[in-house]
Amino acid sequence: MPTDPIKERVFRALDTFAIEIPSWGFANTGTRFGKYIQAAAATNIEEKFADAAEVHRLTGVTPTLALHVLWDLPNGVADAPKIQSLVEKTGIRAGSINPNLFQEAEYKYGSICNPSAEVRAKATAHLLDSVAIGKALGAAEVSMWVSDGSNYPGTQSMRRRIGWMKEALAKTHAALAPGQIMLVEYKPFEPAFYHTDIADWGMALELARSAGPQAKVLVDTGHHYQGTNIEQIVAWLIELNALGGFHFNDRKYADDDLTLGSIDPYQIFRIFHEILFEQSKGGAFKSPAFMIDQSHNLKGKVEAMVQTVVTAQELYAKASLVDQDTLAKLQDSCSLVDAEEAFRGAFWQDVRPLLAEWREARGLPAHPLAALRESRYVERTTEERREKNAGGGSSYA
Ligand code: LRH
Ligand code: MN
Repeated sequence: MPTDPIKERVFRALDTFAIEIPSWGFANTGTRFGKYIQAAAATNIEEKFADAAEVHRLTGVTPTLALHVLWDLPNGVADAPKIQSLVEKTGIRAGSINPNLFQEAEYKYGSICNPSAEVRAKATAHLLDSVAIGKALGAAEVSMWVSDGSNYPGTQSMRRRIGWMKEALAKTHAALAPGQIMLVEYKPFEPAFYHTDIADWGMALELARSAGPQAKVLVDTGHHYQGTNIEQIVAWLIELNALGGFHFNDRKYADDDLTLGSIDPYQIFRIFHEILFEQSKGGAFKSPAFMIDQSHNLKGKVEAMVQTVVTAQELYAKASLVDQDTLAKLQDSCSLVDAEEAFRGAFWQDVRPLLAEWREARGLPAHPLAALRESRYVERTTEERREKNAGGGSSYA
């Protein structure tokens, strides 16, 4: 039976594809201008795991849930056994551990970059606690985003803050278990609006390198100035063996945290291409962690998550259709139009029928979003959680 090379290539790519979902994507979130409460939103960690299990039941490719320490483990490592029991109950493993150094009052002028040694010590203790949580739960990554910065020129020493940051990251790296990865996430602005201590990939790279070999850079697609060539940053981080993971989302303006592929699906396709190109070379390249980082302020939480996972699968499958050898020849012969057609042509492919076939072949619903609707899961959780959400929920997730 002649095999269809396109189908084979897509199936092979999908078999290796997995993406991590964020616990905070299931909770009521908003902007500084308000929050629209959804009755079905998760109100506690049990419900976040339940929603994650539903997404994994429907898609088969989301086996881990990213956890945010203050929101999901308010008692720190002491809450690890509770999480472990949810892991056993739902089959969803604990994913990346996200320290939270941006909510408490003490961090007004910074956390690990704060001029106060006492505040820096508190922040470092939280990072060490996050490492301990990761160890207790067997989580692969500690994924840190530090919101530190300032709002007015001259009010903080950017140079001395670098030194303080390196100290804290070195202590955190030293506490890692073998195999545990520390991800350094950069962001150009917000909540700080003059300087942010880890503002771009270069700063994150230097900090990761000075911390140690188990530290890598995390690329949040929403954390770039307009016009930034994100896939070129990805290419460089791969070249430098420093790419640890992604926070996927979409945006039109700033860090809008919209659903992946809703504004510029071609962007994610171009990023996946850089990953698949490196994999096609067959070296020791270990695929970076694919994670979603979104806040679903208007779309239904579980619906938006299923839609996002399906879109990510479609874009990964499209990127797997780029014939790397043909493209390389056309690039080297500077056959611009043919090279672009060989590259973009894959993006134009409608892979949805193949994805439905791949799902059915693995006992998964061919159309996860339709299956979510048929399951009445959202209707059920709306009834179960309406009361609890009537109170309006916490400040963030
Ligand atoms: C910061 C960020 C970070 C998370 C937060 C929820 O903008 O991307 O990764 O901790 O969103
Ligand atoms: Mn992020």
